[in-house]
Amino acid sequence: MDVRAAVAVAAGKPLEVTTVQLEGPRAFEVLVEIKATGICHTDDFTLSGADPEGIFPAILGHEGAGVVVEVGKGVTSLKPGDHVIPLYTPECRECPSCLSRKTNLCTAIRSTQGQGVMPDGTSRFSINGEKVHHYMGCSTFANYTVLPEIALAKVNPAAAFDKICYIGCGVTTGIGAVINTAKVEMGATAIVFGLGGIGLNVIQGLRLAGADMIIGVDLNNDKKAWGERFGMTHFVNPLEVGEDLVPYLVNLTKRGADQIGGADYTFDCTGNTKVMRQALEASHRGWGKSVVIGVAGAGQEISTRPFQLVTGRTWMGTAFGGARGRTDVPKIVDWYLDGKIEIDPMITHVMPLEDINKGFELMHSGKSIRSVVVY
Ligand code: NAD
Ligand code: AHE
Ligand code: ZN
Repeated sequence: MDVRAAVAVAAGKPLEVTTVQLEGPRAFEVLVEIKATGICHTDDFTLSGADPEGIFPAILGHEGAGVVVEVGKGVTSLKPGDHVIPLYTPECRECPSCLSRKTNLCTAIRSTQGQGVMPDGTSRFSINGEKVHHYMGCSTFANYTVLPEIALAKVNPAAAFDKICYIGCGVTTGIGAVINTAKVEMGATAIVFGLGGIGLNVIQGLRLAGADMIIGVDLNNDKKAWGERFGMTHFVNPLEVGEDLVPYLVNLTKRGADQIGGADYTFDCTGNTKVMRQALEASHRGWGKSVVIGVAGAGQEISTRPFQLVTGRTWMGTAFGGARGRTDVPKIVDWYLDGKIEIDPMITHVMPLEDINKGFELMHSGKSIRSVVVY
């Protein structure tokens, strides 16, 4: 069938909105009509050419929501009409990782997903017979896409697609980093570096967890009001502190009898490896946990003095907020419907597919929190 898609033709080039051919679902696959998709910084990262797994041409997009149109042979958990959110972290419930209960990083289809193809090694997308790759197993920058059954979460049909698409990455990553990965407790102190589409969800996760002091750090002063809107208690612009950022933050987090300082939990939501180091070193001696959420380009590395770890700090990372997609995503959709979490105010821009490149420009300029393409 012919579908409309924004194709990433080469690194660093704008997406080209065009007609693409999509094959129907094979065994254990599902054809989904995508109704809305968010634009995440990771799409931009891959489009920029910094992603070592980036392949072109490809149909990017991994933050979608839509409706099941057709199921392939062997599919048992979904039927046409079901509302679904695509999962770049699938949940097969059978692989050693799923069975371990120690990680959400299902390994059932990770290698083919990274090669831009379906689990059988082929792509469903093409243009005039030439292969176009899938992306993160989702390719939500197309109005129809094919996914493996294990990469779809069935969600409450009462929820609006143009809002819950954000649960497909940003919302779940931010809130999950707090609840599943860091396991933040009531009364904790926290520092969030980077108050974009992910960082603001970390902040709302911290508010949900009952953190006392929530410090937001961003180079853009416009993010102060944004952070406060979701529970941030203090804002720091590194360009304005007039001294080194880490000692400044350590001092800010000194509380009561504890004059050592440093936050109980810190989160990098920038993808900048220097910020990752600052986040680790601004966490509390003896027990601080620092969570890397940001994704950094090929060849980039993190470093610190081993002393930082010897003295009890833990450096950790999270993908998709540690969420098990088919189990947790439907619950997060229900939290949204019940008013436990906010999504609507963070979706600052909505556009048709034809204007998708404007969504990337808005991200670069720092004017948007989330842009959503509605089909
Ligand atoms: P975004 O562009 O919306 O936000 C980034 C924010 O960081 C902006 O507000 C920017 O002003 C701020 N910033 C940039 N440099 C800074 C610095 N040196 N100090 C302080 N603030 C700085 O991006 P996003 O969509 O929120 O994504 C954030 C990162 O998270 C990206 O690297 C993205 O690829 C990654 N990500 C990871 C996962 C995961 O599962 N681990 C999921 C989604 C996104
Ligand atoms: N291809 C990249 C990996 C980037 C990365 O770490 N992606 C996150 C999701 S970001 C969503 O916005 C992730 O899920 N990682 C786990 C995994 O298996 O990829 C690179 O750097 O190679
Ligand atoms: Zn993302």
